[in-house]
Amino acid sequence: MDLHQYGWNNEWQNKFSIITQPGWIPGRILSQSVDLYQIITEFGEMNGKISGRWRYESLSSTDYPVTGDWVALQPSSGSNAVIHSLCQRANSLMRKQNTKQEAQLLGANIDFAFIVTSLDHDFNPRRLERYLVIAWENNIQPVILLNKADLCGEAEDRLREAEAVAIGAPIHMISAKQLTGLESVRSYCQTGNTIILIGSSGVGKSTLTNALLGKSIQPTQSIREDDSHGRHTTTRKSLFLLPEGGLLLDTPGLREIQLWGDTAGLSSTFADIESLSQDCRFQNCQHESEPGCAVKDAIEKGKLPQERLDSYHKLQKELQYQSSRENYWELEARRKKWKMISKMVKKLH
Ligand SMILES: Nc1nc2c(ncn2[C@@H]2O[C@H](COP(=O)(O)OP(=O)(O)OP(=O)(O)O)[C@@H](O)[C@H]2O)c(=O)[nH]1
Ligand SMILES: [Mg+2]
Ligand SMILES: [Zn+2]
Repeated sequence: MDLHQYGWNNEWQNKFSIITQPGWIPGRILSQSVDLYQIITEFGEMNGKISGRWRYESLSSTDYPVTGDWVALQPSSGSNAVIHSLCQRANSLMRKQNTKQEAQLLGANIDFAFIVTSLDHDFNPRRLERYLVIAWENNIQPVILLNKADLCGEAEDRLREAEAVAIGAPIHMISAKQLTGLESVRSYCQTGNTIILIGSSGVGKSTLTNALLGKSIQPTQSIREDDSHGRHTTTRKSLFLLPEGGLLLDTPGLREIQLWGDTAGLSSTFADIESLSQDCRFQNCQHESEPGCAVKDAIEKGKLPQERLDSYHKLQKELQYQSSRENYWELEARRKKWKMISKMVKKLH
């Protein structure tokens, strides 16, 4: 198996050579079921578990490998292996877990994020902004795919609404079912490129995966379930090699996407507001009730929709709240871990 097809290059070779030990080989995580990882290696696919030492030493769930990661593993019997170490990530797509105060990784080492929405009830410019912040935040180029074009009479209107919020992100209108608009999507699928599909459940991520693969590998929602909300057909993150090169990471739909990180991704997503704010009288203008606010002025003149500023404020508050909690929970996790370790040490004596 030639790992270059899976994105292996000199950069990964260097990162691997820093962490490797005799008998270890590189591999890329294709998917994960509970604690068992499917990994592609030069000897084909293997099943790996992370070493006991790694488990013992890790502090947070984001230390563990995720689909798309490059790891160092040691083959044991048959196609089984022990995963010893992680090659330093180029990036990862992170969001906040719904229930826990912890980040969740949707994938690692990503070149493009396809933000998939469908041109039916899912379409929502505010949600698009949220996904855009997450992509920019993690240094991943977003591409917006408006799927189910075949179902929508006002597709052109939706396109314009999407264009108004998606500064710097290309937008393509497609039908994964009728296979239209796929040429533009294929142009991102070059050898070595890793593309993650994100979006709500039922927007057609797996249908698109199958369309690009040219065969039905991923199960998709049946027609009967089509308008049932909250049913997740895809349950794990899986990486697929496309026939024309490139890798596609299909993910389970997200019911709700919460932000994780600092406010850097906001600047790219709301580049229009950032640029207007250069002319605000006060450098730290919050565009709320300050005098001489160029953003408010643009709204009054009808150059900027009020909802866009509301959305900016909402996401900004969410991120600020998040980062204040983040420090607290990090310390808390460390404290728990050390408590556990000291208990174990006491037992040994
Ligand atoms: N009309 C139409 N239906 C589509 C299109 N793409 C997908 N569908 C249908 O939408 C439903 C959901 O598609 P999936 O591919 O399973 O959606 P998903 O995003 O993978 O959903 P999760 O795995 O739950 O996140 C299926 O019934 C598809 O046949 C399209 O372009 N047009
Ligand atoms: Mg799916
Ligand atoms: Zn202002």
